[in-house]
Amino acid sequence: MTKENDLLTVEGIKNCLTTRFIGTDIYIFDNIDSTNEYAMRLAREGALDGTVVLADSQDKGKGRLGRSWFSPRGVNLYLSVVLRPKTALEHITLITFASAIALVRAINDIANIEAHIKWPNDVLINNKKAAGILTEANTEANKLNFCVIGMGINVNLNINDLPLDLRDKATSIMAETEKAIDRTALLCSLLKHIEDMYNILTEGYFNRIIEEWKSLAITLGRDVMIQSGNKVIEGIAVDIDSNGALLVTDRNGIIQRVLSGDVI
Ligand code: BT5
Repeated sequence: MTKENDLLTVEGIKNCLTTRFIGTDIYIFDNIDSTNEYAMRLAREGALDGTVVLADSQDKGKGRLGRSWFSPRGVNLYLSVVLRPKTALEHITLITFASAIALVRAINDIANIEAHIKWPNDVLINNKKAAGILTEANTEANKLNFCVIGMGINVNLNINDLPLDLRDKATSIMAETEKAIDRTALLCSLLKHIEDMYNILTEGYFNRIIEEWKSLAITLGRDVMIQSGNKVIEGIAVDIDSNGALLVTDRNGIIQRVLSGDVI
């Protein structure tokens, strides 16, 4: 595949999309600050459930906690999906879990390679980060109005083009499979899996999400050190609870419940 025939176009995507509502509205930018920022704005203005925002490159791709997402042009996928699930706010972490599962399934379908999930939001191939997920929510009086699932996926990125500080911990699908991947096909598969997972979530089958997530996660059963706010928790990651919090047995044998943080 050449760069010229791997262009992202609304027409190309619609031709391969098999979803019912995700991707009914698709916005594609050659370059944008952040697809999440744009999707949050669209959602505030009433964008439909399932609206997709894509960009070929980002100037201010965001990670969590003010971190940045390296977003070079023409080789990767940077997308954000507006979702309006009628589900309780406490299930927000499950939305990220459902999206991570969708991404692992799509990578498996299209690139025929196994990917795994590192709590809470990294997708790894051969133990290196190939994708990250940033879920942002708009809430009101403890109610979820809408959320935006942002995904940055290193698809055909050459690892020599990564910034030096990421070279030993990041990878791309192409780097691991040694094959260029059709971004449109990967995107269509991903959106279909997101829709399937979203239906499972809104129908209330939380346990199915938790069980599949656990089968794909590399974090459970391991010694971990987790930075959560100002706290560092050390111990063994033993399980996740029904809302997606990580349960860590610390050095004193006490189970700590961690809702957000980074495994360091
Ligand atoms: C994430 O944050 O992993 C979520 C990244 C979400 C990016 C997407 S792109 C489309 C949408 N629009 C946005 O503006 N954002 C979303 P976090 O767990 O905080 O990880 C960020 C860290 O990952 C950085 O501090 C780097 O260490 C590393 N990193 C940055 N760019 C990377 C890349 N392209 N590949 C692998 N690792 C990267």
